[in-house]
Amino acid sequence: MTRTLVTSALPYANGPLHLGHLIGAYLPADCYVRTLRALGEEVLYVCGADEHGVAITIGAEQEGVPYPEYVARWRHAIKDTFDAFGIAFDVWSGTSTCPEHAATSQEFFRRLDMNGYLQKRAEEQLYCERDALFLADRYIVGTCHECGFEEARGDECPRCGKWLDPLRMPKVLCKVCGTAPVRRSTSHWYLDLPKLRDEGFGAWFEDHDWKPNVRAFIGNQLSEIRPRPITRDMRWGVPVPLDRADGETGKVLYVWFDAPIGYVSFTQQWARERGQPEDWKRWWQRPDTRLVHFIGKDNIPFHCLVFPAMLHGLKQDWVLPWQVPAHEFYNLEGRKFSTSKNWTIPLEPLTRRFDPDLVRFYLLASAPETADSEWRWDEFQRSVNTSLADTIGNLATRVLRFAAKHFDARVPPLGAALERELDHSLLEECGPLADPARSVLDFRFRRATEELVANGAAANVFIDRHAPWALRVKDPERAAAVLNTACNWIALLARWMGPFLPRKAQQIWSMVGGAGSVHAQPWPGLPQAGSWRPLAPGTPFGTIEGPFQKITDEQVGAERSHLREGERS
Ligand code: B3M
Ligand code: ZN
Repeated sequence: MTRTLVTSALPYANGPLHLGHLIGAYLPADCYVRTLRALGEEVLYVCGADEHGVAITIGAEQEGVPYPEYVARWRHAIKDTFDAFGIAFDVWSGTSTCPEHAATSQEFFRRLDMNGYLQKRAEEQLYCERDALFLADRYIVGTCHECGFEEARGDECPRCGKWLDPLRMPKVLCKVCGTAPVRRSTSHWYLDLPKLRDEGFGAWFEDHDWKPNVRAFIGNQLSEIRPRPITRDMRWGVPVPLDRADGETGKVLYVWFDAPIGYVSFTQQWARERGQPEDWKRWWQRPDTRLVHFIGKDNIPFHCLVFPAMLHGLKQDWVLPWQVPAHEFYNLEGRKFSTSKNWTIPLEPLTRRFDPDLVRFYLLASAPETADSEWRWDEFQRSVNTSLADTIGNLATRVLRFAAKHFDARVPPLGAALERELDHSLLEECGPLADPARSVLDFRFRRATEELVANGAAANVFIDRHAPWALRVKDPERAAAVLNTACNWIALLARWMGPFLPRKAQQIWSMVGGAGSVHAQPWPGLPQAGSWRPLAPGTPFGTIEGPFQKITDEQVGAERSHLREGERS
């Protein structure tokens, strides 16, 4: 019995999420998890905040807030955003708050060291005498030694994406005080990635079935890979385990070493909190677990090279990634999201103007699966008004209101003599039908949303063709059978909607008389004639109301001018 372990990149606990984050690594994962669950699969969805590293310490220091308080604030704020958009993890934790995280990260370090995959090097490092601080990563700002970008960071260049060696950067300054640092000797541990590559990881990587954009991004990084420093002179982070520290103090694990281990430690926390502390091993150390990492493309090297190489280096048959559906970048009206330049859509106010389910649907319908894509307000309007309101919304309200008025607000009866004919009509003649799950399992979320809408459109063709309002007097039995078919199809649509629009799905499921949670219903698949109707005749309807509020041109205009005003301010 296979099980699927799904992770999403751990967001840094240092700022708000924007729409690009949601569609980058979280919403596709949630849609995938909900679909697998509806298919009856065993799934675990693990995530939490990334709370170490200079991305955190610089932010906390600029605000004058203690690190634990700073990360706790953002961990809760980010979780509130996920809750607002129905993104439901099985465990949401944080790398500085998870009780298991430090020990598990130190155990990774210890085993990799014992297995001969760490090198310790005495080296020179940039040091700011004014701040009495060894400078690492974002504490360094300077010129990229690969592309010349002036605003590069000490660990990687935001423009060319290359990993950088601060000692090779032509010009460097301390990010905190702006002075030029000096060189001071220190010592650090390096993960021996070339050795891991040559001792089996390389063969695994080359044989693995990666998405084209992942393999293209990795390119020849594996053949050129070098040992990577995995410790830092910092006060905030997981301390290097004392039994391996050779008496060194003040060293912590590099944030990108401990962050992906959060996937493991959060699973350990989840298992312990359920009273089965050993159950995490079923997810991480059994060959029949499929591990899927949802990430943005900038995280490809760490999720396809560094972290699996670490797992491989433990020599304990850990599960390695099965799929890494890395999304490209998602922009806003033709430009990159930028919180600092106010070119963004703050998510909490957005949920007060538009139903989050509508935002979910449009993000999935415009997902940057194989190329960068973008949020366009006019496209959001079209997605809501045409794909949802005019198709699924219109079908649900006109069928249910008519049946409520003329058939006692219940699912009308279905004469056996008509079942085969009407099945054939809807399932064969009214338009292309598809099972959206197949596209979701291929990580083709855009196509899955199109298939969901097409399944609704086919039912509108069916209703227009059989026109129950024209039959009601002269052939009430036939009118009832047509409406019974349409009501049951609406019930299937509610189930197909579950992974995309979880709350609207529940609303439509309840409207048509479905009992309990729509998310507990079996997945419809692609219905076969004769055995697909879930609702018995006579099932009473719930409260009927239009599920989708159309978006007006004025709203689109207001959003666009709001965006431009924000940019000018
Ligand atoms: N915290 C966020 C990023 O670089 C970083 C991901 C960690 S995943 C283990 O997008
Ligand atoms: Zn300084």
